[in-house]
Amino acid sequence: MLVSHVNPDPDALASMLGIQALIAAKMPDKPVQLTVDGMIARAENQAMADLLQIPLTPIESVSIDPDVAFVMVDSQPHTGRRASEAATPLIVLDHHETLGVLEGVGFLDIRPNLGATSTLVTGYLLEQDVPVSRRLATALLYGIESEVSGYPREASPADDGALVWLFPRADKDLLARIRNPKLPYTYFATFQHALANAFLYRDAVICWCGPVTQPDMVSELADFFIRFDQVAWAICAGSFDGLLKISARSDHIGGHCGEVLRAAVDGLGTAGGHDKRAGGAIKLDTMNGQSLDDLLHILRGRILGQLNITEEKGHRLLEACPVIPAP
Ligand SMILES: [Mn+2]
Repeated sequence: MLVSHVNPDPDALASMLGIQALIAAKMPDKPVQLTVDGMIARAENQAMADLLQIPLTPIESVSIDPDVAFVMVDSQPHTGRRASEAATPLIVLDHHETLGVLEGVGFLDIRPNLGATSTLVTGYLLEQDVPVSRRLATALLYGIESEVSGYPREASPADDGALVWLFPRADKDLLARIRNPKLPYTYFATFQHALANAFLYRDAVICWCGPVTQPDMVSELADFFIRFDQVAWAICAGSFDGLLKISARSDHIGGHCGEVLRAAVDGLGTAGGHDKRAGGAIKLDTMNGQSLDDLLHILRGRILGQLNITEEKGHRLLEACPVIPAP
């Protein structure tokens, strides 16, 4: 049984496909099931799952059998990134710095220096001489690319080595379709809501995205705002399915986004991530009678404190209908 984090990203999907190929080559009689926890959220991820025909079983429909080995990729147990922690995985393969509860895990390969778990899995396939199909090469390439495409790149020479090896083996037309999927109406509506509710504090954008229709929207908006040339920080929050999802970005290595977000949600929820990117979540039903406004106020105060920003009030990033200044 292959499992990953909630709302799996391309790195998680590709890592599962890679381990499936490894098991098929080395233990052909073992049945392998790929699972999805939550949903395939981002349009690109949905395109990847559709176009590469990744067979995913919803995790909630899987019963936990002690005779079935769980292999966890791109995540670790008890890091708040899974709907249920009922099964202890036999194997954990990951590249995140956020250490989970690893007691009882039989085999660990956790390499925080890698940009993607897909790089680690590509290494296994090469070492074990496992044939890599065009479909699998396409998945692994996109899994790595989607993790290391930001600037500055959080990629190691091993990630680049894997990309170079995978590129001639991948289907470039499929890749282009995965990178450029059609977007739903809600994507634009959420952007409008977020733009109207974004505030600038010194060099940080803090944005309330409102309720979102898919949970990755919050990180997509953080990726969008961090491109603003006047900011070094972008923090977005939005609600989805009883959770307040929070996403932080900084534009430099050494930004300690993970630490900033962990401090912000301390005692309220969970968070984890890297220097430049981090994500977190707070369960909205455990707010002890606090309103959403109160919660957002607490978070804003803590984040500004973490960033040593003393400004009490931010400026709304945009007027309702801004006048675009002449160049
Ligand atoms: Mn990953």
